[in-house]
Amino acid sequence: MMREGQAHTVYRADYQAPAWWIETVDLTFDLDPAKTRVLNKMRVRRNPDVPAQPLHLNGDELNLARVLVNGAGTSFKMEGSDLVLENLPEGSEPVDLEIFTTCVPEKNTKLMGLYTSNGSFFTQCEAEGFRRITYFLDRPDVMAMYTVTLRASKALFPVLLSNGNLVEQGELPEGRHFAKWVDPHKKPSYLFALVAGNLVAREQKIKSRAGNEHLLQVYVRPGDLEKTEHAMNSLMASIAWDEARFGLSLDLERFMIVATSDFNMGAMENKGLNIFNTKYVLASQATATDADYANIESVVGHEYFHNWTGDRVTCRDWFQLSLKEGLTVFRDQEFSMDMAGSPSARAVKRIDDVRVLRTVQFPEDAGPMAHPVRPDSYVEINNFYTVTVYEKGAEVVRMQSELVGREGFAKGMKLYFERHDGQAVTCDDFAQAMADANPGSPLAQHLAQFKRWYSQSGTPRVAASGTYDASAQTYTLTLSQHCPATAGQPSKEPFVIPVTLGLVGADGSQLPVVIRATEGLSAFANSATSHTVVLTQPTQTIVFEGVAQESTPSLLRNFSAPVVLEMDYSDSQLRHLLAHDADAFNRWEASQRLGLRIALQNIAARANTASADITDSALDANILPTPYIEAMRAVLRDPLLDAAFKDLALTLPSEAYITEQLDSVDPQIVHQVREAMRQQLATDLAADWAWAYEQCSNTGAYAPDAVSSGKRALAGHALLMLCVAARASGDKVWPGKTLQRFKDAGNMTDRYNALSALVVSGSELAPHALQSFHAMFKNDELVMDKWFALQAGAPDVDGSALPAVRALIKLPDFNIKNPNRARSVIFSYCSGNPGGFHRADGAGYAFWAEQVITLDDFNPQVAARLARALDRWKKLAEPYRTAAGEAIAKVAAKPKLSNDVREIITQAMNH
Ligand code: B3K
Ligand code: ZN
Repeated sequence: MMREGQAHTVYRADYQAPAWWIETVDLTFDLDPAKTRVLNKMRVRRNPDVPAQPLHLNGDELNLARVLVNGAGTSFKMEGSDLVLENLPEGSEPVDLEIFTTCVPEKNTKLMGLYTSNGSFFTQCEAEGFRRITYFLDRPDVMAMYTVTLRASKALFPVLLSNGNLVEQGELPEGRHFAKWVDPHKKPSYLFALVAGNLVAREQKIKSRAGNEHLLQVYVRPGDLEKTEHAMNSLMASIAWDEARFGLSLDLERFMIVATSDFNMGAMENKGLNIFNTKYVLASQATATDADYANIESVVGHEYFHNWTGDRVTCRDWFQLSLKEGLTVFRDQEFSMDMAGSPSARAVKRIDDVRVLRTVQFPEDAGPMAHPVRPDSYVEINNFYTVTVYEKGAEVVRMQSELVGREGFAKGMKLYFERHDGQAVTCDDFAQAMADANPGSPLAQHLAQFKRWYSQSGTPRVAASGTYDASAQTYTLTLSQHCPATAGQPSKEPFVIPVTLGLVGADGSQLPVVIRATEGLSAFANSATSHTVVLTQPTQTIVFEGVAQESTPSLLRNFSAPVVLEMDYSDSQLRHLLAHDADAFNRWEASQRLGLRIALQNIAARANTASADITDSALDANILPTPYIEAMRAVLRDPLLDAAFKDLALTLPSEAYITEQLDSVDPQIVHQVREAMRQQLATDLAADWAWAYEQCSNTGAYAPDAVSSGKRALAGHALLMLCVAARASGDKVWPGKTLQRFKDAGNMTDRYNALSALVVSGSELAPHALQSFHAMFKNDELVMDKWFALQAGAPDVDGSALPAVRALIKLPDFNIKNPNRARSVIFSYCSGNPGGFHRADGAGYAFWAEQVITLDDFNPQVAARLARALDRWKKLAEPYRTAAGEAIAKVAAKPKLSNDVREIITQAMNH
């Protein structure tokens, strides 16, 4: 038995195959919010490859009424919350078990297992929620065939859904009815789902390439049907894309998506019955922004793509989570890029993805929760659904695709499914299939070393330096890699790092790339002007030949590896790349390096002044050098660049990204420096912003395509900058125009951007606009989440942010039990408002501790996510560090802390 508060660590090295298999499961549910009865009949069989052992079935918060073995009563014992059957028949014959339990869905505030939301039943089983429904071998390598019968009141729960095909339905006495579902595919328990409630569906029949008919359904609450068109279109596009790009077809007659407003995360890929957070289903032009539309497309795609990468081939154990998540994120990223169309729109998507990686994953990889893409141990698996497993995992798949090429990757996927369809496998199995399908590729050549990306945590740094020899017409580039120590991993071996590169001539042309053959150096051409060098050694030298002019190297094009590139570019080289690089990613990257450099210089200059002594006015009004301003003006005015790209290039590096470059951080100085930079960028370019606004403000009839959403993004950015400039100049015209825009907007993107410009610039018109926004949308939960989030993230004026947040959580429409609403206020403040959160008096941290403790009592998963907001506390300068440490200690001292939060807090204290 585990003592309370004593967490048990699970190690990857301890993996053992299950001693029993479950072949079939027949579940009957009598659904009642106060007491649901679950009859679980399963056929189990000993695993002949493993020495005989008792059957240990996992359970959690279940009431056990009866256990029968082959129809007769039996003795059993409990070990913790597991049910142990020791006296099962010997031999290889199947054994029939019957287990009868009850649970209380309406009291299930963890939203794991079976729970109710707005009067309907939903389930969430990944990772270990099925054990909250019935006793089971709740591990992904036990795959079984499921039959599910649902019984419930017909009036209250007219719709009864589970995985697979509906084979029977009918009436029962006393106003009840039933539905029987059979899933034709075997699956692990984490993919089980049921839904019951008063729901309506948008339906669509489609014919696949293979000629099969399928029924697609998107279920929502009555009244939300007209907001499901985009989700349905996204689903159809996903199905077509997976067939066209990978030859993977839908393997079910029916594919269902169901939306719920109470959900711990984004969505869940249950076989044939995806359950989604409403946030990733519902959209109308009046209520959803372009970003919402893009997210819906990407999440619908992601969950659909799991049907093959996750459901047909699943994970052997939870350490292999990235097998399905990294691969499926890579697939959804590629899908979004293919949907976006133009090369520029693809680059914008790539930039967005890299921004997430660098502002969230890099800090994770350098902080107390650092872990490899394939972790070695965990206390609570739910804490490992991380940006490392997902986004860095996707980069690891992306590198494999670079190393074998697009066609080679498709071949690798084909072999992966030929070998492993219907199996529960490991990350090694995936990489092996990729390499075996592409013998002779750099991946196959360096496979063992490449796999360090799965086992070593931390972000490698690649230092680059180069010299030009005009007489020899050579450019010599030296690249050295090094990976800093991370929590639990003091030293690292070299990685395989694909560095895509080119040379930009002094005249702005792309120079032909000719790399001198050198022993041990592998490189390949992507085009005449772009090659990929595959680093494998700590230091490697690359000689470019026939370089007829001075040039600037463009390195790590399209972010070809998840590393930090350290290159001592001069400012003028960066401006040169910004203006001329053929690689759109690196053009953007040059803009970020220029901005970052100015930020860091100014932060260093203020290092000896306590942040409290710096006032806005004490900051240099000319913090930005003229050449930088002119370079930014040139981007903004460039007739050849897309609006979406301009929006990104004109966005300064985030406070989180700047913070990561520093060893000791005064968050208020970071905030003030960035604010001062933005103020000047707004003021000095005011005429250009006004011009950009006029160019982009009218996008005609609403469509969420890449071109028009890019224009709306730039128009919104311009409005913000014009309001920021107005703040300094006292001008009233632009805030007035912005308010008018807010009132007249024909879509949520324009309306929200105008509102946000007023709020973020601290305009005196903001309170009025917020009030009228509330009046317009008070009955729309998702829009109200935006309303809350905008205010929780609003700028801090003399300590105003925290009291504002405290007032928000007292409002009648705040509900901490709803994860979306909790995130919209508490997370937006603690993680999204550094200027308001990092207070010298520590009151922001005290609020954080309070909320972690409150949330932990009913929803540990959400609490543990919030707990991570202070991950990087040891980097903080005083007085922030001491105050943060005290807040962490306060959480640690809470009696009955969940394993989820305890693991995060323990790591934060120890590393
Ligand atoms: N696989 C789910 C995430 C489950 C999270 C469990 N704590 C969604 C996804 O990645 O598609
Ligand atoms: Zn996923």
